[in-house]
Amino acid sequence: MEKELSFKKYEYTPVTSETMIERSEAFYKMLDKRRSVRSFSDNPVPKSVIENIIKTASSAPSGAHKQPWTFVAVSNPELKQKIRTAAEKEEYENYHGRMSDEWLEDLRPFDTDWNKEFLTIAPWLIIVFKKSYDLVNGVKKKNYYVQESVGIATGMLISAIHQCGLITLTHTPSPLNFLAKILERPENEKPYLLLPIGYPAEGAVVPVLKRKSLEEMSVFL
Ligand code: IYR
Repeated sequence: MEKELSFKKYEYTPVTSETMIERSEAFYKMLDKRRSVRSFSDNPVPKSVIENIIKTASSAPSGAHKQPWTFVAVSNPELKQKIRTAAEKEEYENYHGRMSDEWLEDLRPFDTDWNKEFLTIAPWLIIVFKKSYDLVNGVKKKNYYVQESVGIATGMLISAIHQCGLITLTHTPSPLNFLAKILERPENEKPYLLLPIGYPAEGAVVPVLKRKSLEEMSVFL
């Protein structure tokens, strides 16, 4: 069945070079303030904020515009506890034998361990699921560039979280299939990343680290 093509005029607002320079600088400075923070407060965050940041993420480009993602937003304390218990069980194994010495050494400056308190303290958890195919009336419909698409959407989600004044942390419990089970997701959805969202705890600290300079991480030809 052939789909009808439909186009409309792209709504473009022209911007002067000066404005562009100002805006790009302001946006860089704003996003450069983002840090992965591990200590959360339990202050509540309005659901409408979570809805808006998810809508922002879902505006990301995706292969054939399939939007191959589901964002599961959890505020229910029992569910958060279930997720924490399962994540800590896996992380305990990771930190006690499953991770290589090199990996543990690389993580040392961040002072992480198997304890994942933030999973029950943060008011919201968003679990990003990727869909390698869609199920339309029980029929499998392929999705494309799923890894890339979901990665881009997650980046936009993280930016939206920071822009509105909240904090997050990219948490990757491993293996993370327990999330599909606890959250009762259909077979075509695989967990991708877990993001606790909220406010920083009073006096939260972050490791002192330096970002690569433009020269170190780019090439202009
Ligand atoms: N998933 C583990 C370990 C971990 C791995 C990396 I790479 C990090 O940058 C941070 C943590 C955990 O969440 O503790």
